[in-house]
Amino acid sequence: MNTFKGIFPALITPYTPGGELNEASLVALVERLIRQGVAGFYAMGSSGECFLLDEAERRRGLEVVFAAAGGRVPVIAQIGSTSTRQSVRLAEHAASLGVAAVSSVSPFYYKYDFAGLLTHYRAIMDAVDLPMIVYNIPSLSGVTYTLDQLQQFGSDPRIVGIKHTSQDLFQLERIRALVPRLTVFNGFDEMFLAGLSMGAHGAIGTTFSFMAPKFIRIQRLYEAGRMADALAEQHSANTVIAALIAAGVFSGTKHFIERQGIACYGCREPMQALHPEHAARLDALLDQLEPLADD
Ligand code: MN9
Repeated sequence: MNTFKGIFPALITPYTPGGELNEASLVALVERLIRQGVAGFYAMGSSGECFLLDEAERRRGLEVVFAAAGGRVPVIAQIGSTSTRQSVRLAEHAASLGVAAVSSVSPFYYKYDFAGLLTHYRAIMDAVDLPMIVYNIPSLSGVTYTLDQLQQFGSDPRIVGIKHTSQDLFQLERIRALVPRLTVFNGFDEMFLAGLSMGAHGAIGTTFSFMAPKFIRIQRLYEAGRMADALAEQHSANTVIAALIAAGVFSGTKHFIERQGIACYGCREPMQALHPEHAARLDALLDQLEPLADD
């Protein structure tokens, strides 16, 4: 069985009223999502505001998620950063906990050629004995890989998968066809059904933190060949996601999680607070989300 098949929420980082890591909220969120049937977690990625946290917070956040998951589902630790040294340190910490895999965004800000990027990934993989999932997110990292470069990643057996946060589903299909052993995670929730149909094994996404059951159903319906029903679910999810994108995905996601009873206290600056008008628009969509079993 593929450990990395299915729905993996890219966890947010909830805060206390004072703006510190809210461990109780993070534990409650992990617990709820496990009960809802998620396949695992992606911790300390973009949705976790990892680049707005200091290194100690990134470590602590991962520890909290890992302990809360309690070995029931795999945890993937996003350890990428702008520097190889810091990524290696974070990977070593993640490995010491016993996570299932590490994942690294491409180092960004400075520009590197592909050989340099490969050296970065190899340094992390040499340091820890853990599978690596390449986090491909050109829209935020500014690093766009060609198919040939993704294939080169695939020639290192320590790289087991790709988180494909790109609308290029032709590339997703090609990488599945050319390197069949790689696990491919769809990255844009709003295109999940399309990603599945092009060969994605599962998905890592922000919105699964407040509407996981919808996405679990999309995958089940797709696997049962019920495409029209799967599309109806994707339409319903996308009505919410369209409003979320207009509002700000991360602050909007936290708003929904708050409405579902888990305190988050917004996003860290320089991310902006949710505008009240957007909050009202999101509230009007609450009936698209099913009631929580634990309510
Ligand atoms: O993890 C997420 N992408 C980003 C993947 O964080 C940029 C997605 O889940 C999006 O937040 C979501 C909304 O566009 O699909």
